[in-house]
Amino acid sequence: MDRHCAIIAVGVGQGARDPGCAEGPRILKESGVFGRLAAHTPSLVWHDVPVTVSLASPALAVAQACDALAGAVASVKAAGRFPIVIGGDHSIAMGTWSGLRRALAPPGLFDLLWIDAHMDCHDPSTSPSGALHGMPLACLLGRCHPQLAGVACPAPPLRPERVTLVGVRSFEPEEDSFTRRSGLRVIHMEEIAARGLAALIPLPVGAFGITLDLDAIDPEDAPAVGSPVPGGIRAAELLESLRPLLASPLCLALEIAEYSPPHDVAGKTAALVETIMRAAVQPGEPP
Ligand SMILES: [Mn+2]
Repeated sequence: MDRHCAIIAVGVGQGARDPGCAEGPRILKESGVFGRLAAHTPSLVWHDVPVTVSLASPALAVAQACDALAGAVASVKAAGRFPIVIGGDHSIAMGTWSGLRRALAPPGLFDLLWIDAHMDCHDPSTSPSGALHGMPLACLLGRCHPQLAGVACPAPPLRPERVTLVGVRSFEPEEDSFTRRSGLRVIHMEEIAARGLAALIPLPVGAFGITLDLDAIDPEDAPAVGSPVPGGIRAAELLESLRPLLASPLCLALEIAEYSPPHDVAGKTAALVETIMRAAVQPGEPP
């Protein structure tokens, strides 16, 4: 089965301390990934979202890119295509999932699988680094950075009971209490190690989206990230769980964030990203 997909590339790097993610889409494009995927799926299109850099206000630059990204996701979805968003640091999630929400008929509800080593549930008052890529989930849930509010946030916000964080192993106490208070489901790495990923994320029964922060994956398998944390999900185990999810007609969109090419080792992260994209573009095909 082939899907009508649109790759939406958004090279935002100002949401992170490590700016390498800004290069992600360009390096992927230059590697020929689009041609290889389109050779089997000629309907595939590639759309670049404009990203500006602002030294005066990184938050404004991120907000503008997220706003443009939300528009791109909404129009791709309205045209009947499956959005595959390629980042960019994970601050782009504010744009992607706001845009999907906009594209759906009210109430626009969907489950969101947030695969990440981190919780991304900071706000400016709790974040040690101030980096926006540590805040997108809090923002989507309605606790938004003041400079982003109204630009990149969905209204109404996403519902915490519809979000599942997967692969978590690095977080601050404020994020832990926020997720506990909000009722967000958090699947920590210890649980995955004990029970296996497949047992923990059953196929959803309603519409859902997937956002993959590549730092959820073990740095052995995906070294090209700005914020690596040892002891992550092995790539093979993740792919085994992702393939049926991506093949489901209930899956509405895929986002892949935090690919930072300067940190790659022998192109292994780029190859993994391509494999995951292929699983979305050509679901059900043998790997
Ligand atoms: Mn993240």
